[in-house]
Amino acid sequence: MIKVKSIRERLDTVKTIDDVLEQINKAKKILIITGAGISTSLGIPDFRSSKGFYSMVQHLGLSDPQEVFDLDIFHTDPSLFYSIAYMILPPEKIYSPLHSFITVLQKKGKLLRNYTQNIDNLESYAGVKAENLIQCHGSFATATCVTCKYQVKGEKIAPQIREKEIPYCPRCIKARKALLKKDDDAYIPESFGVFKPDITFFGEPLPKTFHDTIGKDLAECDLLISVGTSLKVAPVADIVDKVPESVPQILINKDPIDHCNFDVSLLGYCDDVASYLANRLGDSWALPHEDYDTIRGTN
Ligand code: CNA
Repeated sequence: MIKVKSIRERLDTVKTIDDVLEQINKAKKILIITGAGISTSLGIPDFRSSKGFYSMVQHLGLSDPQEVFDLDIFHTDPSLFYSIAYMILPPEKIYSPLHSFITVLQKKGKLLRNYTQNIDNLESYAGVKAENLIQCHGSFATATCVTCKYQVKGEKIAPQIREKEIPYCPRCIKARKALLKKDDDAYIPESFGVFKPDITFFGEPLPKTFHDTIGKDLAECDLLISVGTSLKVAPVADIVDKVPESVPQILINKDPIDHCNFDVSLLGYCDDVASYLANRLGDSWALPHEDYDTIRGTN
């Protein structure tokens, strides 16, 4: 069941689901912002929902659950991050109907860019091309040694993450031994030679591609769709306010977002909303997803 809420008075032509369908049909350069909510149907928890990751780490007794992604804390004690990282490790070879919806927009030449805050890299797996995707907070696709910067594919350290073990860089293990051989009292920081997934921690800058692309995309886009994000983390959250006034803004989310001024909010599970929209847009919009027929049947 999709609830439709029209908030913005200014664009009084975009108020209903039919208006949304018309805008999608008309649009040539859609800017789509995505967040953790597009992967929850695959069993990856989001952060801020009641059963989300932040409530799952309450047992750690942190003053702020965001501390698990704090860069300084990681450098001081990487075991905190690796005690919980398994919870957000992406499953392999799986993507949701909403991911498929983005690839259909791409196939139809309507996708200007997908700015994702997700770190699960599932947009890439679903087929969103690298040039159409900005992974604003990095991803688990690669990991880098904090000491020597040696980079490996994320899958290389995934088994250790699943076992809640700290993955160490093979090159630095040798360096550590050499240091200790020289001086067995040598001070070696906790994070020496530790691999860190290439996800953006609090205290780290966003990838350069974000800053290189966003200004031009804001000027060019003709429709904004925000999906599965609480829009609480800047600077991605600020994109919505920076879109030109004339560009319609659509929200697809489980919960309403009151601090932004969307023209239409399609409130519900994003896979259901995407399947409904695809169904209404016509056969050529069929979502290439194994669950599509099941979901389509329920709408
Ligand atoms: P958030 O703050 O947890 O918000 C998620 C939003 O999605 C909420 O408003 C929910 O109402 C909504 N939502 C949840 N499930 C659904 C659903 N099935 N359909 C529609 N809406 C749904 O997460 P944000 O993405 O806003 O916060 C940004 C953080 C989350 C980024 O730094 C990410 O790295 C981080 N994150 C990513 C993943 C992932 O990669 N899958 C998982 C958890 C957290």
